[in-house]
Amino acid sequence: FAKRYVAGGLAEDAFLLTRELNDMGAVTTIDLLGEFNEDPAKARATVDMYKHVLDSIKEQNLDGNISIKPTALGALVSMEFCTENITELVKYAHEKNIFVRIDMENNPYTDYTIDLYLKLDAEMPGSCGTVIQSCMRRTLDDLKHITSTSSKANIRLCKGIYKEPSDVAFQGRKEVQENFMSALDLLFSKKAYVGIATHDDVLINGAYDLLKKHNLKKEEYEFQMLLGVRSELRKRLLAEGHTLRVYAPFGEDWIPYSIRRLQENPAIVGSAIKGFLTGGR
Ligand code: FMN
Repeated sequence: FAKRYVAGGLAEDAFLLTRELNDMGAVTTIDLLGEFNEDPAKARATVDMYKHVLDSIKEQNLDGNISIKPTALGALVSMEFCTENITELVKYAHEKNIFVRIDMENNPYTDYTIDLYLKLDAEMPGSCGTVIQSCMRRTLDDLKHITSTSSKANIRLCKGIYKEPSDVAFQGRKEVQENFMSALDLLFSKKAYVGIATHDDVLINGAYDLLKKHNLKKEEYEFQMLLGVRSELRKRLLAEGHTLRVYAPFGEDWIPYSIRRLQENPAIVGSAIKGFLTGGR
């Protein structure tokens, strides 16, 4: 039942989904599920699988890129090992002219992820971007640092999904929303390319206002949504002519990811349980 949130078990499922979404005018970012992995062999297998994804995007002429996570690529083994793996992947993708998004995980990895992104961005401009979470108290400082270091920052802005302590992150919905809007305003004023990653109407309407205020063209930002969440909103954004990227995860590790999606969105738990009881029919 929770498979509504994932493309399927195989990379090929993510390619088929990307083709389908491309035909509807949307683009994707493909993610291999699996995080907080302590096994170096599994991290290397993840590098190989992502290379297969990059080869296929190119061969099949798909409009999609990839999203990767440090803890899937060896951050729990050692930071050096993780850096080697991520650098190898970003180089490989850059040669194929495919963009890499380095997802943001929980706060032990925030500094590491931002530093690595800025280093790779300096070496290979335009090759990659990272994610900034508006729940974090440090967010505006991070964005000032990033936009003054990178000549063309590429940031996915989202609320942040990890449970963080209150000295590190805002706990209230309103504060997280307000910080999101301040962060987006700052990013636009610094001419960064932003992936506006939210399904929250308050934030989407706020983003519309800022798009007008900064007089942005369609090529200068995109909206991003998770697979299986608010597909009617996805259609509306597409109909209005915005670029819309769908996060398309695949892999056998789909259960924890799907449980997180369900916990986030109690409104659909009822129908998901119904789907479970009825075998999805
Ligand atoms: N949360 C993170 O903490 N790190 C990420 O890298 C991340 N990537 C996301 C990518 C997309 C396309 C979207 C839509 C969300 C992502 N999230 C990520 C989850 C958001 O932080 C948030 O938990 C979720 O979107 C629910 O918030 P909403 O009401 O704004 O949609």
